[in-house]
Amino acid sequence: MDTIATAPIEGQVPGTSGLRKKTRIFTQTGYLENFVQSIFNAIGGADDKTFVVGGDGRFFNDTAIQTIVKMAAANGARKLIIGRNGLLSTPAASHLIRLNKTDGGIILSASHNPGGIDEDFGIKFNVPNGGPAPEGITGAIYHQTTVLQEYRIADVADIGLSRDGIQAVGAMQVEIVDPVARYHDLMETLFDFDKLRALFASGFRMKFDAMHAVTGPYATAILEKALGAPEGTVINGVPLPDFGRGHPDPNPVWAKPLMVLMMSPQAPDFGAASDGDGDRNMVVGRSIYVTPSDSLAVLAANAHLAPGYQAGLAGVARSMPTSAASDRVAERLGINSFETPTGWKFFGNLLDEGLVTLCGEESAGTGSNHVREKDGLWAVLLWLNILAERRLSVLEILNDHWNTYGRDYYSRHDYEAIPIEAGNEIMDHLRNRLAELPGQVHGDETVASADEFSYLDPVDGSVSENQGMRIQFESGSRAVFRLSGTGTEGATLRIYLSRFAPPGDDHGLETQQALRQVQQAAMAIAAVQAHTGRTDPDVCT
Ligand code: G16
Repeated sequence: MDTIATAPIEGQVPGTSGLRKKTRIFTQTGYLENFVQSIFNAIGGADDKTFVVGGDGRFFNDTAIQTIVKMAAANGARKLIIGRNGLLSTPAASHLIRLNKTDGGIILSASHNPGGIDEDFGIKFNVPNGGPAPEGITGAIYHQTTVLQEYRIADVADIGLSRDGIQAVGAMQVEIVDPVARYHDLMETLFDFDKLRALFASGFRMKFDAMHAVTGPYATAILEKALGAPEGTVINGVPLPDFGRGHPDPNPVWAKPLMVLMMSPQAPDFGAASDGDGDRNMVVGRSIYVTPSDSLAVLAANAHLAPGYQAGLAGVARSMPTSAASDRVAERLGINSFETPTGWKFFGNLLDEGLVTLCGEESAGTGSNHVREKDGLWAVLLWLNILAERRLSVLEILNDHWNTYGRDYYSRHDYEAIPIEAGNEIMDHLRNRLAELPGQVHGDETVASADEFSYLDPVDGSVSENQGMRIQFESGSRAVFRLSGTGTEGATLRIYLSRFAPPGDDHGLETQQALRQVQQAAMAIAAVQAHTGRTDPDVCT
């Protein structure tokens, strides 16, 4: 074992979901090592502990895993469970952490960000409940990065990652496992696989775009092999280190070919996509895109149709910027509903306490208490189970939902790679004016209330402040402003827009058209053009 002297590296601050940086930063000598040692130090050492390790297969995934193996061995870990070829989707990693009752896991991914030497890499620590480390722990990890003086690494050969089975690295055991098998078992406990097989046998057709990311093998095994969907149902199913030069972000912009197909006369019954590490999902019906906020609401209203949720839901949680569509379902069902800050880690306590069963975020994440991460393929299977039971099209299901609950028109506008100072100025500008905004008229909108969201965790009493600016208009529309915590270049300003159309109103408007008025008011209030020179967003989801 070698102890290597090091010095703190600036800026190793975990964001919304772990540490994400340009790959070239991660490949600098000591950069990954410092962070991994900081994780071990922050959790009281790795001695005699077991961890799950895996990633989304992006460039540097395998090299990083070899480093982690050597460091875990030198830090006295008892065992590592690693997905074959270093692959594990984030939800599958979460499941393995829980199933094996490990001391946590290290997941290598920059999620939906592109991969490659000139793109992004990331690392995050998940705690023993399978979920992303809460702020207390990410704060402790960051603190360690600022005081670190040495790291430990074993001077041993690389291990083989391609064959299942157990090997030894010094006194530490390494078990290479099939990344899909246990996850597949779990899905069979939640969904009616016979009914899904019958659905595909009856001629139902779908396309699942794995975006050359980690979900390919999971989707192929489950949709094509187990459920009998025709070969070719899964497209871009082979994980590649650079995601085929794509941007593995399942939204209408980055999954454009799927969107074009779904809007064409050749569209199959159902389309779906998932992201780099398999926790996000996009759902699209023939000629209709389902917003993540609506997807959460539809899943909440229909989950009881799947065996795993037959007994009903304890509650539904959503992140604050997500639309209120799921609140309306929870209210009608008479179950709990919670509004948390952005970041899956905030759902962990609610799930552990049994206060909620489903969670979701506008950022294409939906999940349940089956793991402690959002889960892209799970969401697709739940949709399929609902479609198999209801025998309606996606559009019919949505129309029925909107007729019952009303429609929350929703869109997120992203202004990417703006200077960090400009991003901070916009937020400061809003913060300083919150008190004077109520009553102001901007175009056709009048501000009803304005505040900065802070969250009191009902389980552990922790408070998370500065979680985004909320502006509520008298019309019922809402604008929310946040800076992204997952970007790696400058700042990304996110403006989340929503407008409620009650049951009986016109639900057939084009989304951006429906939101024009609130968008113009939001741009004026935040003075986006004055601060950034920008008039249009880079991405609208
Ligand atoms: C991560 C988090 C999500 C969050 C999303 C967007 O997703 O896990 O909870 O909603 O980032 O965060 P931000 O708006 O700060 O960029 P993922 O899929 O990137 O891990």
